[in-house]
Amino acid sequence: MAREIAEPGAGITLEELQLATRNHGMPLEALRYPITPVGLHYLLIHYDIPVVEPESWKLEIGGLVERPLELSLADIRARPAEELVVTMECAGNGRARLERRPISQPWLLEAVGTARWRGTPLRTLLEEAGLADEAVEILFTGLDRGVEGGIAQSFQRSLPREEALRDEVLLVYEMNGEPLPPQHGFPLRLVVPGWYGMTNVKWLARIEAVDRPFEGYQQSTAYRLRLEEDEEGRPLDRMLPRSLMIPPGQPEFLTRERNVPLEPCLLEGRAWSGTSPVAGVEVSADGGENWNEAELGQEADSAWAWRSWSYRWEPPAAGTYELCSRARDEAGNEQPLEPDWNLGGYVNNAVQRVRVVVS
Ligand SMILES: Nc1nc2c(c(=O)[nH]1)N[C@H]1C(S)=C(S)[C@@H](COP(=O)(O)O)O[C@H]1N2
Ligand SMILES: [Mo]
Repeated sequence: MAREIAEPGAGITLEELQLATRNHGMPLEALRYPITPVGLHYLLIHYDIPVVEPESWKLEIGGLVERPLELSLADIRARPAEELVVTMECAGNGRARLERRPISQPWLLEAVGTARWRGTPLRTLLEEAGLADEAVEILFTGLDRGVEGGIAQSFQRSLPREEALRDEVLLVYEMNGEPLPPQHGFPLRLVVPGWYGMTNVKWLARIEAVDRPFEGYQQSTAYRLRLEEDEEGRPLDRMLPRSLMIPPGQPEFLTRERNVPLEPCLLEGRAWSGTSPVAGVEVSADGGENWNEAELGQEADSAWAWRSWSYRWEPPAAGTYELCSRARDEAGNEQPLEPDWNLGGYVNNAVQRVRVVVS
């Protein structure tokens, strides 16, 4: 089933609005919090939120392992626990800003959040099960089912063996000190720091070691960078750098244009990258012509969490400005001024633009 692409200038459809009301973003003023309050963290749910009875729920670990496991939630909670602050972003963040918009969840910029996740390392459980040498990937299956691209399916994603065995990959049962809420994957989800959101499979039911790359829908059709339907494309993995600013001043209700008084204005925001630490953030007050270096805040809460930044902007006169911020990481990736188009509308990390009226 081919993907639908909106004609240039075509408005958001009711179907896109239906997705957008189910899957909310993080209001950008919530960039104030280093750890996003649970209800403000973005949400992306392909099908329905499954209802899970914690007493009868079990996690199966099977496939190419010597000792298949079946674990209750209490079994998993009794394993060694670790806590990690992780910034998570949907690979489709920025999609709605593409000209020839792929029809899907119409994110603007707010498909991000940072949580303190608590769980047990996946590696320990795979070692306990006796992961076989022939296993090249680990496949994760959620309890949620639906139809997508004309195919009935469970939500499933795989990870290459070496990624799955990274120390910081967790099977998570708590978010910000509370049991995972239903919408974020109760009772158990995967968290793979640094990777785009789709990797973090929610409502886990089964983990399976497999001897060949998984080719299910969410791996080989969705979440690949391609220009044509019949292209193989490149799979998405780690988050590209992005910086977002807390919109300054006060918004106009409908346009959300910002109103700021004519006086020095402290611009603040957060920046992240999934490949390497944030190396710097720059700010422009003229739509990206001229840039000034922002100041990075104290060290992030973990190597996988966003970093705060600030910049003291002195508007020279009353008038209208376009504020921009852009991040670069230590691997040398930098946010572009304009996005590259792709069929799925993924990884649009073009710089944020905020219209401000100074008066
Ligand atoms: N089982 C399951 N896991 C899933 C999804 C899903 O629909 N079903 N959505 C994925 C996508 S696309 C994203 S961006 C993240 C969103 O996680 P959050 O809703 O906790 O922010 O979960 C991922 N894990
Ligand atoms: Mo996503």
